[in-house]
Amino acid sequence: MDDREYMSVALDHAKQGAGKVNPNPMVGAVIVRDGRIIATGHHDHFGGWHAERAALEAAKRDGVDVRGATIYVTLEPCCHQGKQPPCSQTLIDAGIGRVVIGSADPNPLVSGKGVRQLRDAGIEVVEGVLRDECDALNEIFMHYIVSHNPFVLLKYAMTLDGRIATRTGASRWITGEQARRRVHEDRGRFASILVGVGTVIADDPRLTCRLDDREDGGHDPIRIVCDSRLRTPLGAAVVRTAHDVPTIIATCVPWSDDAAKPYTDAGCEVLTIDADDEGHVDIAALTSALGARGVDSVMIEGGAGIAWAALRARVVTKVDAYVAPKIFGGADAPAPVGGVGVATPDACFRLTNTTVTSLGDDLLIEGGVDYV
Ligand code: AOF
Ligand code: ZN
Repeated sequence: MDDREYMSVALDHAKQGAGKVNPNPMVGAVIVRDGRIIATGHHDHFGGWHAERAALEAAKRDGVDVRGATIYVTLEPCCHQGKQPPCSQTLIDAGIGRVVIGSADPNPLVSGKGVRQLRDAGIEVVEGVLRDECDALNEIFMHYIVSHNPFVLLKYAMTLDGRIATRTGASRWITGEQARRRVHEDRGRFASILVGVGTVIADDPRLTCRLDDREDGGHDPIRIVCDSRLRTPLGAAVVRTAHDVPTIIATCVPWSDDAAKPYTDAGCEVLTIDADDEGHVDIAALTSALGARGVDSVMIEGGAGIAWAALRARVVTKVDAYVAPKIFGGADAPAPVGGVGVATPDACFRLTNTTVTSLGDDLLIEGGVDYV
């Protein structure tokens, strides 16, 4: 196996931290000697051992000697004292001979200094192996660690004629199984999921992560309902399950205890946020409040009003548009993005670095948003 193949194994290990490490990165490590993998590790949960330490501990447990061995790490080893001690020093002390790195760490506390420390200690360092894959895995961390604002994904599924429901409001299902599985994988790695109260009233979604092949179904994101006037039905699935899955109702009015109590009794948090100029929850204020409390990512899953408000507030980092080869028709059947819309084509929101992926019969178009 070559460096890229070992790094790919390290990436697989890193993915085991999905949803459990936020706002930290997912990181995997593989220790190799004489062409054999002698230990592996990953960052398993927030505050836990870093991947390098986890791999070294596995080697120690198995009584294997790591002196002079090569370690493959998907992210540059840290060199600062955080919740965990600096990995660069740990690797030096363990006598590791060579360090192969995927992504550079944009954390200002690390940012190249981890590599320098290793080189200063006489260790051979190779950078950028499978960099694109490693960067993509940690798109959330990379964004949040420098901006302190959450990575916001606007996700929607529409028909070929741009409808997210039929004229009667029915929307189950637009896309097929593969596309829906990907959405659940995203729910598993995002810290939070945001919908408007209209979506709760119309669809009564659970907004949990349900992956068949995971014993626990996957990690559930914090559910957030934008509900300026506290219209969320007390019988809604998100309210009824709020003792099990954290649920925030974001509203604009400082409600009296009496009005908020049924929700807080059910386990929801009622969070008051400033209103925007249309009297709705100000999405930029909401996302920055979430960022301030360590929520590194938000997945917006509906509806059309929230999608427009988030674009208009320029908080959307990336768009995932699923397109099913179906046509609903209907002049009044809803489209994914509502609001007033732009007046001229050149005032559009434009996606950059777009990719198109086939998922069964459906297409997924992904891209960052270029706010110029
Ligand atoms: C991780 N896991 O495997 C690696 C990380 O507060 P701490 O000590 O957990 O440090 C978090 C920082 O450490 C994080 O922002 C990143 O820059 C660096 N590397 N973090 O959580 C890991 N290797
Ligand atoms: Zn570390």
